[in-house]
Amino acid sequence: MASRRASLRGLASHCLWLLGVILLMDVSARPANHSSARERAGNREEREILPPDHLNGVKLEMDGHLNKDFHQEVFLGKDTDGFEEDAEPRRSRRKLMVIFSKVDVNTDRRISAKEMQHWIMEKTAEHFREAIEESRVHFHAVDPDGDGRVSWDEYKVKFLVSKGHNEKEVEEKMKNGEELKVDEETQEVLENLKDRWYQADNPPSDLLLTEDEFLSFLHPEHSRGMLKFMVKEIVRDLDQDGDKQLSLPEFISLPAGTVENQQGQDIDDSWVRDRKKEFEELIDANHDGIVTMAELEDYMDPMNEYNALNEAKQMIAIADENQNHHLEPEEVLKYSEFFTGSKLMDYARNVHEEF
Ligand SMILES: [Ca+2]
Ligand SMILES: [Ca+2]
Ligand SMILES: [Ca+2]
Ligand SMILES: [Ca+2]
Repeated sequence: MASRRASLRGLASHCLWLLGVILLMDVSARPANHSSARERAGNREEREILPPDHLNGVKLEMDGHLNKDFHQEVFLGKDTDGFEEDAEPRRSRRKLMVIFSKVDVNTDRRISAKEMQHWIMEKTAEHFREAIEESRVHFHAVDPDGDGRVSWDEYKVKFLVSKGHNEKEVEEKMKNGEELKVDEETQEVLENLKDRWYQADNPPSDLLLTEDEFLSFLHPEHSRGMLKFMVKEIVRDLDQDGDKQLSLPEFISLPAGTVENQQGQDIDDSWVRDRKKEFEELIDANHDGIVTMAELEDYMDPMNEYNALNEAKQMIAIADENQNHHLEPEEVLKYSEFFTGSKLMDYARNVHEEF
């Protein structure tokens, strides 16, 4: 790759257009994963049938942590290539400016809150289409006889096999109603999964999931009922006084563990600061100091237009140096790390050259 890049660079001065075409081909030849998403993915076989811990374009992780990559996910959509750590800055800048002109629908060379809102909605829909596609593939993997229904027991077998159990043995024992020996952690995961399976199973509940139900099992963020379920679980984990609502102290109380040094302390401080800001500015919509389940549900709903507009305004405010409530190309380039996850040094010199 390095030598190919080097020779491409040589070509560039002679034929920019050709470079563009070749780079575009290069982009589409790479896998669509963002590196941090790849790191999260873990064991492949397990990943195929387990609901993901991380949902693209959703504000909170399943464990209640803030989704650190949210802004990048709703700005880039599926198309994260070109912003990896080792990407050529020149190519990344170019790509960022291509995105800029797509967001800027009325071509006045600045991005308004409305334009950003529409873009966020579009990119969120893109993540959803990808989730549907993945879910279809995984559904076929757990429904080998292809009757369009998967029972909890069938799923359980596949899950235990992914944990290293022998398929024949597990099936045999389940058929005979014998006890299965699984470790405590696996047992806990199984129970959570079964709760979720029940939730995803629309009436009449027969514990058989259709492809649509399986999609909401894997991706609760796009189903009203499952979204409620997900919010309940998060509140259950964070609520300390049992009133089924979250106060600010509950929302910012740190996970158990001791801080060993100053660096750890700094990380904790910024964790608390980010969560406090999110709680006060976005989640607690009526600003009464309490986050209800309904508020959290609105906040987590990726298709909520009002939220998308708030997000759009927040994203603009972060980079709006000249305070005109719009984003100019220079501002987007300067704050590229916020929008794309990759720092693009030397932005100013290249704005005019590349845009
Ligand atoms: Ca515009
Ligand atoms: Ca509470
Ligand atoms: Ca409130
Ligand atoms: Ca501006």
